[in-house]
Amino acid sequence: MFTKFRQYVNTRIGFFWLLIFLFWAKTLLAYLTEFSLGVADPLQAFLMLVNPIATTVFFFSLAFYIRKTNVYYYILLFIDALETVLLYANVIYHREFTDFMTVSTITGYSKVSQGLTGSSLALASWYDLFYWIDIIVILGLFIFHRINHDERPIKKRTAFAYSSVAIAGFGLNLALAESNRPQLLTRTFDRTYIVKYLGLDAFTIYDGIKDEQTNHQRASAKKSELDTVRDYTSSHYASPNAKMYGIAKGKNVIVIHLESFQQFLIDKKVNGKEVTPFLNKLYHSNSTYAFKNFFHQVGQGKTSDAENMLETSTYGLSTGSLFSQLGSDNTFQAAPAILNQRANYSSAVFHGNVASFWNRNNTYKNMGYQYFFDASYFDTTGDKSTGYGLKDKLLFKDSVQYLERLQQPFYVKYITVTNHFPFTLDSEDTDFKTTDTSDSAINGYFQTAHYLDQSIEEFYSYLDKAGLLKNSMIVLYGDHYGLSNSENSTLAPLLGKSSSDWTSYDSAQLQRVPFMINMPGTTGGKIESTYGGEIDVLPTVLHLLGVSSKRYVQFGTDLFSSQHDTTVAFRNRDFVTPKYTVLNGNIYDSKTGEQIKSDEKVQTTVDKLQKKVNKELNLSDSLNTKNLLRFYTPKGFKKVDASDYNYADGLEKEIQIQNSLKNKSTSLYSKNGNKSTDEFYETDAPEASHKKTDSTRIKITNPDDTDNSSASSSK
Ligand code: GP9
Ligand code: MN
Repeated sequence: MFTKFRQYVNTRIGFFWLLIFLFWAKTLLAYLTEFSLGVADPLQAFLMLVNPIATTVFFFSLAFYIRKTNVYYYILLFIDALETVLLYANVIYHREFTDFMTVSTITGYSKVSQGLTGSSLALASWYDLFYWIDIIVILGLFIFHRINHDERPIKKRTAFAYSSVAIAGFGLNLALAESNRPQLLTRTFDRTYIVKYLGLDAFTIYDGIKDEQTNHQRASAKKSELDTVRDYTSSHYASPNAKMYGIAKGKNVIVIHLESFQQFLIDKKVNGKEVTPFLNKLYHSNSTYAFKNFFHQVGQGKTSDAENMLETSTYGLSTGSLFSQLGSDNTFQAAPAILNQRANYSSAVFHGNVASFWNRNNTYKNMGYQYFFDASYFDTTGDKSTGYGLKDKLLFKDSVQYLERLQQPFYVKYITVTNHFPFTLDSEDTDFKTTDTSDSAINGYFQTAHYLDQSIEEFYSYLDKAGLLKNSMIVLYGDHYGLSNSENSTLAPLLGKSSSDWTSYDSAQLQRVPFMINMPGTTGGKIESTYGGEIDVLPTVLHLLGVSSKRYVQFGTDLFSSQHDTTVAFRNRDFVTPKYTVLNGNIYDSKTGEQIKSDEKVQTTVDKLQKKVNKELNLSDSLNTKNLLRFYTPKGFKKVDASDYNYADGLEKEIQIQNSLKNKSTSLYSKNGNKSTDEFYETDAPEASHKKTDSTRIKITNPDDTDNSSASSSK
């Protein structure tokens, strides 16, 4: 038996089948232990088992056309290695994003890929060696002639037969898949479906073709398509609540982006201590309008999707990041430009990571941001930073020199980073006694969230002493989940739930993130139960500032309006309303979490809602992928010209403006008798006093990449 096997492996075909078998086994290992493919019936199970075969046989059999002995063997191993790279990259990606890598993720990530290595390494584990060990061993056996180098080339006819049978096999696979799930490829299903039915190779190729089609669509877009979008957004528009309209008129706006911050952290206690005592205080304060049913709506673009929704009230893309793919050359009508043109706001972003991450350096210019204080403006050396950039306490503290020089009123955004996966912190930064679960991300999450909370408390105390608090509106929001669905079952007991009956409904509930509008000095605030999401922030904020949003193309609606749309669309087309939570077509009661056996009446209502969700996402995609806003200039809007902006020498520019305005300057510095306000800042961050070193822990090495060609050519 064993000798027979050896004899077989010693032939070219036998060697081929050995590699196919091992690759198939690895793929199944990933399917079963990493990807939650959700097999629901025997046919699906069968298809999942066989789907790697057709495409691998096809690709591996390409080596059959090679006659030279060594070349044949090395090419075969090379194809195997390429397939393994694709598989393994997806394994790593899936651990963080609970999703598969699309072609635009692969290409569009070029600008951020290095930034992801910190997390990627943390996501790797020793048993990942299984994905590579076969190639290493076989290569060794081959090199040391423990495997025969079969000199007999494979006949052309045989090679051709293999390729054709593989193609036919794939056709059969596809037909069976379509019988189980009609229109698998024509309707946009979850990516998981395509992998489950057709495998990773087929998914990647399919996605690449779709990507190419989008590029094509964009080139052929017509103005009439913009009219279709506008018809929808203007009939969907919700007029402002008269009681709220303009209540923050003329105030500075400070947006604080709470990285990876989920709503369940609010009021959460660990070992008897509040995780985020300061944010809890804000949440319950009567100067805060806090929303407890507010959801993140991001797709693969994560932070950048959240930013896009907040700045433009249009959705991110169905795959990849809108910032990375379209940010370099799309037309935006975004918050900083609108506020500048309508109410003379200046604008700035403070972020302790490098500017090229998520293609921000290019996207912000198209959005009309005047200043971008990225990592290059801060000392991020030594222990002052973690993988994604400057630690939050230092970001807030060190931003003061730039903030105080900005003309008021201003619209500024702070993008924090410390509370980011893998949620690690130097021991000098925390004494918070956290949980003791088997998952280090969960344990770390409470510590980094606690740290973020402290950093905001310190910043608030400065704002107060410097006199900024009373004339500012502070908008705080969580951008997306920090703990991914794969971690939820370990998290469940900490939330008073049981891991065993955890459902998709429960995971959907956890997509709530904080949204708070804090107006110090006012007393009308309360905890609102209105359902809404990130898409609704811009019209809400504009109306509070007394700027009508009616003329703009926006998909969200004012959260305070009686006409506010309470259907919250997720990027994968699932949705939540106060009544129904609809996930993958399954209907749950939003209050009880019970799955609803749909009768005709419920089904009609849900179908109608689903249709609207689909329409809204489709229109937003069409608007963005075809860059339709280039066809529409709202009344009084001056199209943003990215070349007006350059983010170098920000401080010098601020000072120049301040000087030229003389006593008309409204910067805090000028108002403070031409004196810095940094004496008002107090931090307990131990690093604040540490000396500058040469090393930095930020994972991107090319910070001032202003060439946007690679980002735009990916689309
Ligand atoms: C990086 C930071 C993280 O600059 O904003 O982005 P994310 O990984 O959360 O999308
Ligand atoms: Mn984020």
